[in-house]
Amino acid sequence: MANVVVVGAQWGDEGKGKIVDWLSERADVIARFQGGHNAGHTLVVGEKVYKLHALPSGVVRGGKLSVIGNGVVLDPWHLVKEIATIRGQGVDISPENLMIAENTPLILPIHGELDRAREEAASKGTKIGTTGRGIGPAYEDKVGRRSVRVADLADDATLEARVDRALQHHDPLRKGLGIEAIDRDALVAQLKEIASEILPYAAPVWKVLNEKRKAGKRILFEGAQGALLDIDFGTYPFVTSSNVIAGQAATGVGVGPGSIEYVLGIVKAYTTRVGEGPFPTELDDADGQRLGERGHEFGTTTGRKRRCGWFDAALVRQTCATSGVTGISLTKLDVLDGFETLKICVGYDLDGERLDYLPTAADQQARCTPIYEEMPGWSESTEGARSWNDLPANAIKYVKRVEELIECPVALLSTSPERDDTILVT
Ligand code: 2SA
Ligand code: MG
Repeated sequence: MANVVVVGAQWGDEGKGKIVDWLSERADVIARFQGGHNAGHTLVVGEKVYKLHALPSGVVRGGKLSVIGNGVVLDPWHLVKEIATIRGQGVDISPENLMIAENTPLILPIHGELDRAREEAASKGTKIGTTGRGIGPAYEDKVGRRSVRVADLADDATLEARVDRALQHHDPLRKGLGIEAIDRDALVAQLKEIASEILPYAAPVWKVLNEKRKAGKRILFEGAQGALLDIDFGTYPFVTSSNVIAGQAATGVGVGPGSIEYVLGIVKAYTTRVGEGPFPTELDDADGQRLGERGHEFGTTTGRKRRCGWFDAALVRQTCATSGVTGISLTKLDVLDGFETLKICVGYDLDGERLDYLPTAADQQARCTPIYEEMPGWSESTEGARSWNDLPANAIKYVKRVEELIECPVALLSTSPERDDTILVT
């Protein structure tokens, strides 16, 4: 198996966690390259359910190296708690199997506070519907060159200088939003305290990974969120603050673009989104309700109810292009079991003109209405199917049509959250 990047090809929650776990069996290193603990990856392994946010999904497998890359923003207090939780479930986590890039920017309490205060202050139409985890403000500080990074935890003088630099920016912002002033010394003390729990994992990840590459080890790059939440190519400004698309895998850990040999796009058989923003195929009716209930569509991180709608082939064709997807894994097909008729969006009508992609301009997006194609559903259950032959004819037709419309082959079909309920198509 080549080095694979796994990316969500919709708005996240496509079922990446399960597929990454499935693929990690054949990888040596599993690396997160963007996002933070806004992600929520659910893994079902036998009787056990693991809910991961900051940790790479590979940690639950023994004998693998899990990596948090520099493209991630890391909340050290959250990480320490998550490690304790997952350890409590019987998983071994130590610097032997977990590494954090030294150049990873930290999410501080001030970032979460700012994120939530802004969302609260926002009026309808400007609210993003963030996870409130401080992701946006932490990336702002990274680009603004005022982050505290993992390596800074190792030296008190540097740490204090970094904190002061960040606070210079944050103090007036907080004042403007009516958030109480930061206790600078308390923040420094908190950071000094957590440092000893984070530093053992700190490493020059770029160097380790390049050495692994030379030794012929296989890297699995684990994306979080989905391509439609990408800061450049998503439904801006209703996006997350990182590049989510596959190209980020290289810069997010420090390997060359040639290290990416296969891009696996994870695609749910229908569409969901959490948070605000455009969603052309959203259903406000009984069908949408049914998708949400059957698909258990609630956020893993915040518990928020996800918005649901029909499959949008135009959007997935677009994200397969921006991520250079080699093949897709189609997930949650069983949620469509029992629908008499299924609809697939094949393009949009914009002021009487047919478009085969979602335009960038917000006003045009708002005026786009989906053009649907209808397909007959199936009454049989596809849940847990482990071979192509177990699928009803209409389900196979649906999968084939999806493949044609998105112009990308289906490589895997996932038919339940269980690790083994996966059909390898190619
Ligand atoms: P943020 O917090 O700044 O990244 O939010 C910006 C937008 O990105 C969306 N976003 C997500 N969408 C789906 N799933 C995500 N992860 C969790 C999950 C979400 C949860 O897997 O269920 O538990 O609610 C995720 N993370 C960020 C977010 O909804 C905003 O639209
Ligand atoms: Mg998720």
